[in-house]
Amino acid sequence: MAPETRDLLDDELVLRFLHQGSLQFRPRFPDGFHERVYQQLAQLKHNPGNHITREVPDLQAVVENPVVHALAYSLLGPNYQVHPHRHFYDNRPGSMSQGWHVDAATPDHMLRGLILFYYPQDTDLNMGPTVFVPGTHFRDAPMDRLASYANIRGQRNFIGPAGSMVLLHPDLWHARSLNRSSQHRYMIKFMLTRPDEPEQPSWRHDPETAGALFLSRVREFVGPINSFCSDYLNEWEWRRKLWNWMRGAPRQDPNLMDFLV
Ligand SMILES: O=C(O)CCC(=O)C(=O)O
Ligand SMILES: [Fe+2]
Repeated sequence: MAPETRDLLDDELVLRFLHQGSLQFRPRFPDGFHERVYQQLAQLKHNPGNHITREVPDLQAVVENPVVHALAYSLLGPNYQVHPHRHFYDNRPGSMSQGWHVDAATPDHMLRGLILFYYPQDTDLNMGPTVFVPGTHFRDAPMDRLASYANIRGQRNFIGPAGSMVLLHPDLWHARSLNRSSQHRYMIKFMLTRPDEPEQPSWRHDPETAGALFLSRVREFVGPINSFCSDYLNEWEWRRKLWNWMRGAPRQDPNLMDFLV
C-alpha cells in the first residue's frame, strides 16, 4: 500500500540523502519494544544469519515500520522489495574496530538499493557505533586500500537512543568501531532493493521549485575541507546524474560547465 503523501520525503530531504548518502531517524514503537528485542538477541546461542527474523520475530515490525516504508518508497519507488538477506551484528565489549568498507559497490552509483541499520539499545560513542564518511557513496571505493585507512577527517558516528535507525546508500564508506563499554552493542541490518528503473519521482516532488533547490545545493560541501578539487567537481556531476535518474528524467550528457557560472 502506498504511504500517505504527507509521510513521503520532500525534495529537501531527498537532496539531503543524495548529498550525505544516509538518513538517520527514529520511528515510534510501543514502550519496551527495543528492550525486549535486546533481551531476545542476548539470549541467542548462535548467530542465525538470514534467519534472525525467525528467531526474533519482533524484528519483522522494524523492517515493516510505516516510517521505514515511507522512506523506502520515497527513495526506491513503489515496487521496492525487502531482500531476504539480513544480519545480526554483535559488537562485543573490547572488540577491535573493523576496516572501512562498502557493502555493495554499484558500478554507476545509482540508488538500486538501501541498507537499513537498526540499533535496539542506546548507542553512544563508547559503545562501538557504526562510523561512516558522509558523501563517500560517489567515490569509487578502493576496497583493498580502504581497509588499511585509519580515522578519516569528517567521519561521523551513528549514535542515538534505542530504536535509532539509518538508511544508507549501499556504496557509503562505513565500519564498526571499537566497543569501549562493558555492554554488547547490537545492530540488525536489512536490505531493500529497487527492481525497476525510475519513471517519475516517488517522493513529494514539486517540479516548480525543485530545479532551483537542486541548483542552490548542488555545490554544497559535505566533506571537512572546503577546497575545490576534481573529486568535488565529479561529485556535483554525480549528484545531478542521481537526481535526474531518480526523477526518471531523460539521460543528459554531462555538462560540467553548467555549474561553473
Ligand atoms: O557493526 C557495525 O556497526 C557495522 C558492521 C558492518 O558494516 C559490516 O560488517 O558490514
Ligand atoms: Fe558493512
